Amino acid sequence: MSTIVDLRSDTLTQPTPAMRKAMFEAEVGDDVQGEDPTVNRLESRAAEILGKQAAVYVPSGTMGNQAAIKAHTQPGQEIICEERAHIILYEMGMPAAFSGCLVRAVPTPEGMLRWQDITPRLRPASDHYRGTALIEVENTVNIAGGRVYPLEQLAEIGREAKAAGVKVHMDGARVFNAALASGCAVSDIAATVDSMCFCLSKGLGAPVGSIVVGDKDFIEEVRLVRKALGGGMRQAGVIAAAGLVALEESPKRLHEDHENAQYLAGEIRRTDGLRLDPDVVETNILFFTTLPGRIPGAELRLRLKQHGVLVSGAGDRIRMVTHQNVDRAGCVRAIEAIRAELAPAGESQERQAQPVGGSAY
Ligand code: TLP
Repeated sequence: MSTIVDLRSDTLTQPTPAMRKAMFEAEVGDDVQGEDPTVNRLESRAAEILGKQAAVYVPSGTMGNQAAIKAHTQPGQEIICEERAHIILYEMGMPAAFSGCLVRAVPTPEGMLRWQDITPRLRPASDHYRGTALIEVENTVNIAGGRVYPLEQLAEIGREAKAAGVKVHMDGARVFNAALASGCAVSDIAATVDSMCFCLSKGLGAPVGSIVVGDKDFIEEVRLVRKALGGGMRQAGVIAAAGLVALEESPKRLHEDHENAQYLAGEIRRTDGLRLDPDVVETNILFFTTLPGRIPGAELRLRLKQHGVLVSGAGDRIRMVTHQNVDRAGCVRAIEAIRAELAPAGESQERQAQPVGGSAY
């Protein structure tokens, strides 16, 4: 086990021995011609598990979300999402730059839209505007602390959106974590939306790749957008093989990550000078800040690095994400390092503050 405890993100997971073996042995072909048997198998298993007609393998969550947005919309149309959505904060402004859409970003207390947040912003096309084409929901909600949409809240959005003739796309980067926390199948969550992009390369531990699911015609359109973006990956079976192992095996162990996140949350709540924010931890992501007068969060991030504990964050907010390459002993080490740096008076807090770089997750 590495001496570094890397809690920056579950995007940092290393492929398991089973994934490496599958990659080594993968049968491959030209996926742009639809001839890679391993990619084909991954796509059909993903569609089956998610309960949708079809699936397409894409290089990243960002490409999956943005290709889906492009396929659902026309330039000038509007997209409604929560204001902390990954699609607007961390995807290079692509809803505007690539799809030419106007985003109506809605603030909510918990990072999750309710139908009543959406209705006042819905606009049918008129002589003055192109109207709402898409509602986007993120599940789990990364920047809100890995929060999970209640299934009924999603079902209401899905029902009402359908009646209004508006599509719903889910950024389900961590939908397997959401399903575990909700005690339902991923297909129950997928049933509430028209399309979803989920990631193999986060908590599921694959080295590369995400999947977009939806109905057949929509997925054919996403496939064309993927090609236009340079995402036709030829003998992609080499990486899809790891994705298949991730899809079949990794959901069984996600409870360990949630238990580790609960452990970290419990210890942070008990540590003088820290505040868990939000206080609710449902999956594998948690955020905390230091209280006024204590070591600033940005500096704490730098100091933890000297203990071999890596965390992410922005400004005073620190993020920790549990995953398959950090075990309970690693989480205990992280807490010990945090407490050592928060120790009152003297040693560590009087150390020279180091310059703090830009914010990054
Ligand atoms: N999130 C990364 C950073 O970009 C913030 C992380 O470390 O959490 N949707 C959600 C909800 C995500 O959290 C991410 C990645 C993506 C989409 C994008 O996935 P990739 O990195 O595969 O493009």
